Amino acid sequence: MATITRRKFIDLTKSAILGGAAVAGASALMSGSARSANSDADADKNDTRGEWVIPSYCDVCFMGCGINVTVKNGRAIKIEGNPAHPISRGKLCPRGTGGLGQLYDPDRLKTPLMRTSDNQFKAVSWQEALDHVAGKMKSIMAAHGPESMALLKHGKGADPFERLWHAIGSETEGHPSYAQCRGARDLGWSLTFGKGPGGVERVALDKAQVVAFIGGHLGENMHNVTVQDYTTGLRNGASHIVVDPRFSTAASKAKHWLPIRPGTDIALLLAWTHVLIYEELYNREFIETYATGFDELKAHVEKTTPEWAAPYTGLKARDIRQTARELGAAIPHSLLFPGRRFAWYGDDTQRARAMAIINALLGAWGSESGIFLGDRIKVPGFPYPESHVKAKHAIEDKEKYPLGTSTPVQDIIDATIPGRFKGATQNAPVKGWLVYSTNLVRAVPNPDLIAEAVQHLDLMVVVETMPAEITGYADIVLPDTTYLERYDVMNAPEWREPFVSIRQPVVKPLYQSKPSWWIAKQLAERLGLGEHFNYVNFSEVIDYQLKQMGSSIKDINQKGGVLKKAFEQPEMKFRTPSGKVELFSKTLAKAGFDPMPQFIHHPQPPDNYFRLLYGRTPQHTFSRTSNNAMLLELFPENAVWVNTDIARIYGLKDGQPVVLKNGQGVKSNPVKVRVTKRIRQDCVYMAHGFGRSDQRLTRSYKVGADDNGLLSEYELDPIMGSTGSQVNFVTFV
Ligand SMILES: Nc1nc2c(c(=O)[nH]1)N[C@H]1C(S)=C(S)[C@@H](COP(=O)(O)OP(=O)(O)OC[C@H]3O[C@@H](n4cnc5c(=O)[nH]c(N)nc54)[C@H](O)[C@@H]3O)O[C@H]1N2
Ligand SMILES: Nc1nc2c(c(=O)[nH]1)N[C@H]1C(S)=C(S)[C@@H](COP(=O)(O)OP(=O)(O)OC[C@H]3O[C@@H](n4cnc5c(=O)[nH]c(N)nc54)[C@H](O)[C@@H]3O)O[C@H]1N2
Ligand code: SF4
Ligand SMILES: [Mo]
Repeated sequence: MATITRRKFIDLTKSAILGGAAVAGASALMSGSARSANSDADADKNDTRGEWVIPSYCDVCFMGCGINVTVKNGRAIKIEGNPAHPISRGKLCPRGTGGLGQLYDPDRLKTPLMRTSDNQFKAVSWQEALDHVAGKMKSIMAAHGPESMALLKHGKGADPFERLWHAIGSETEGHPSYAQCRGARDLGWSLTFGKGPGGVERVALDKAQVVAFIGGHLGENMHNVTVQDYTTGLRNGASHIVVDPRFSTAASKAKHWLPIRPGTDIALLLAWTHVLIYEELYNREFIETYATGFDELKAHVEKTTPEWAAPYTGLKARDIRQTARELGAAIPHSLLFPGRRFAWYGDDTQRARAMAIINALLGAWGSESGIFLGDRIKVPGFPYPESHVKAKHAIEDKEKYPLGTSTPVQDIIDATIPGRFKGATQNAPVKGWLVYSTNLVRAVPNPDLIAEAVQHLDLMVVVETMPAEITGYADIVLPDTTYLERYDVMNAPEWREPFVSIRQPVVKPLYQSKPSWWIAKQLAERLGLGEHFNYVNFSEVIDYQLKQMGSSIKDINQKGGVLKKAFEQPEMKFRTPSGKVELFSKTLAKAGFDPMPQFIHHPQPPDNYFRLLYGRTPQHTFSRTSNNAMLLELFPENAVWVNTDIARIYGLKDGQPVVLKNGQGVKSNPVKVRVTKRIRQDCVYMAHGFGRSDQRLTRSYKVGADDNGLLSEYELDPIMGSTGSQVNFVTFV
């Protein structure tokens, strides 16, 4: 085992780390009978007597809110917001508090499982499971190259597997949070501003006076700090414009609700752009100082008047003009909320561009009451050895999506099925999958194709905490710890208050579960690549990194689990080819795409069919919480929202179960109808993540319906491969 070589201190000056800010948190932690974990070993050994409060950060979704977990006699009993943490400020959303339901879910995976010849799972030892996986990986890599092993992943716990992939020399990686989520948004903003709006969106909803939302259903989308700022803004009298075919929670708080015809947002955005430019309501100073391509943009939107957009969008021209004027009048305190889940209709990068362009016209980028610039603490690297192999990718996506920044998961699926991936130099170059913390069959549209792809794999490993649907396709299932039982990489996003926070075990791993870093390290050792995991316990990595910053695990715990530094205002710099905000994108033009967003007509539902829309419910995260007893108590099942007039025509009563069927004949589980005026007549809506199909999920099996199963079709974004999945129509059976 190689030892850690201590490198020189990295000059993130000690003085810049503000221990003081966290002192209040620390003293609260130490009060009464509570103690905080004060060394890396403490939490691992975990004294089972007495009461502890251990800081960490949440993983029920990907905001990374700071939590304080009370542990009594070895059992976690309470999760609260960490007051010292800038992303939670002492408050959590219901899911964060309900994290204990995930830890103590009796349906959790308890042992490694191996598929038997008669397609059952049998419990096996870690030794047997790891030997099997490593043996298979070796033979697959010898025959087809390391790049034939694909890593499909989500979240911070994936980091050790990324390291393993680096060590074997495979770049074949994908995550549904790209082509099924933020990928298109981030690319559209990068093409415009050189950078995206951030993973924790840098949006000053507390300070902005007028905010427009395109979808973006805050209040149901419960991203903690964003929702806190959103409610502060409302309390301070901010006025909101919500564009949504559904009267969302955000719409109910807004001054204007624009119930747009789904799929026509670009028409509205071009009309708003027209009004802002032709009524001279834009931020002239911002545009003249920072932007390029204004004249082309002005010419582009000359004819896209509110009157032009009205028939497409189903909105009144008067309302379109009025809302644009309100946005313009509030400059420099107005913004267009960037949204997050962007895989809607296949022109998603262009919709993101249209939204970014409006934010440029408002001068919102870099404004303290708009899309503010953040600062971050750079976490020093750990002295991992370099890989001696040159990493390869199984598929040449660079030709397919020259502007893409990751590999769409559907391309990895296609590259697994003989004859399906167009442009691949080899037929079905992907032979093995390791799936970490992503329930692909519930997250990627057309899940039947996943079932098909899996048949062609030589190895399918799933590292999970729950018997999620995807585990049902695996040869080997490895039980991971939950985020409350392990160390993970630290969280240090760009934000108004730059900070670092740690994730650490608050209780010992339950059952036979093992932390992801341990699993990856064990595999590496069996593959002869153990030197890439040059630590015994991952806590050494965290402690080393903290020491480079003049802290340590012990120190950060005494400071309440967070280190902060003083905010330094970043420069207004745009990492675009021109160094300016690009209203006209030469990059897009060069790659053969429209340099400015165009409105495309998307098919509307045929008679008797309704567009299937889906989104969030405040109490759940995707399919990861739908078996969580604490959260099921708050929201037991999803329902399908149906407009009152449509319900009358179809004779549907509120609460009555109904089966949905899509255009390809795929049917849902029975799901209760919610008859409501809060949705347009041409669409129906449901919360994502329900209708589980694995019987081992005892609380959620067949409860409610699965939206993803009905998403047989998707419209691909030609620029980066986003799977626009709001193109499916359903009818009532
Ligand atoms: N139909 C439909 N599809 C969607 C969406 C939608 O709204 N509707 N939303 C899209 C969006 S925005 C996103 S970001 C993606 C997200 O999609 P996914 O990446 O699939 O995210 P989750 O549903 O959170 O799946 C996480 C899986 O990880 C498991 N898990 C939880 N904690 C741990 C852990 O600590 N370790 C391990 N190993 N496993 C763990 C859970 O049990 C769950 O099965 O889905 C996209 N796909
Ligand atoms: N509670 C909770 N919060 C979450 C999550 C969670 O699982 N649970 N997941 C997090 C993640 S990873 C993400 S990506 C975000 C996703 O959350 P958002 O980014 O807010 O998702 P959207 O797709 O913008 O929002 C869905 C809304 O768009 C509306 N909509 C549908 N079609 C159209 C259309 O054509 N035009 C317009 N203007 N609106 C339309 C729907 O009616 C719905 O209200 O949520 C995050 N927050
Ligand atoms: S928003 Fe909620 S679920 Fe997400 S990290 Fe924060 S507390 Fe956890
Ligand atoms: Mo997402």
